[in-house]
Amino acid sequence: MSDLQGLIFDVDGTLADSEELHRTAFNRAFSSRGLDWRWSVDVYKRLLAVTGGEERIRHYIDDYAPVFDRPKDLSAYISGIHTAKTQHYVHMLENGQLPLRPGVQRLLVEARAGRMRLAIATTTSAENVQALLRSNLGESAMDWFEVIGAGSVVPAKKPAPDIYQYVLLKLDLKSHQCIAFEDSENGIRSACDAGLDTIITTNQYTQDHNFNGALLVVDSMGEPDRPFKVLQGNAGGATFLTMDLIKKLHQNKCL
Ligand code: XBP
Ligand code: MG
Repeated sequence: MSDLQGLIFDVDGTLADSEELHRTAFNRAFSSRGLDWRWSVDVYKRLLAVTGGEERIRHYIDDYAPVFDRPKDLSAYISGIHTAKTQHYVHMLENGQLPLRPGVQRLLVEARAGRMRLAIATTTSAENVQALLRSNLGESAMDWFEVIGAGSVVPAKKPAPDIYQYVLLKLDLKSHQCIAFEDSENGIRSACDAGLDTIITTNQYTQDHNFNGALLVVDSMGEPDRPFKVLQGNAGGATFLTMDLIKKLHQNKCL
């Protein structure tokens, strides 16, 4: 009998295919600051190795060395750009520009009906999470997740395990009582280092990442009329992610 009690969801790339909207928001913030920085898809794919928007901007400045007159307080300058980026991102979310990925709402509803405890563990900000949930699931969805572990609530962002350890502590659950849902190599490293079994849904930015150790890797959570593609592991013939499949995967791992 599976002792699964909690599902912990990553946000960007997992609940929603959000990185293209993030990339657009970064570029709009650069432009509004009079900077000629433009993150293409290829550059952004490389920059995504660094989690956290502010950290990513700093990495870009350090490693891509755009020629510009560095202000005295570079951290404050970067923080100002990132605040503008978040405003652009939230504005686009509020305009309904980012749907949830296939199967996400269906699984959340099924998990709640089955009295599963839900939580979020993400590198992005709580503000972005709230805007995504509100715009897709309505105001009441804020209560669906007992814990929203987001951004700088922990000292070290993914791939460090801190954010998952924080969420487990807040849930007062052990890692073997939960499963993590992720989309990236940084994400699975963070979840696994916190002792969590992990199910991966890939996207355009992470399809070639290393997901060794994942319980299952699929290209989406799937829908009854939109089967997922199994990329790693065994879904036992299932064509979309259900609580039954998740419990079976968790139980088999615990054997
Ligand atoms: C993905 C991230 C975030 C987003 C940008 O987070 O690394 O940095 O790319 O959002 P997740 P911010 O853990 O949900 O996959 O600019 O708010 O950081
Ligand atoms: Mg992610």
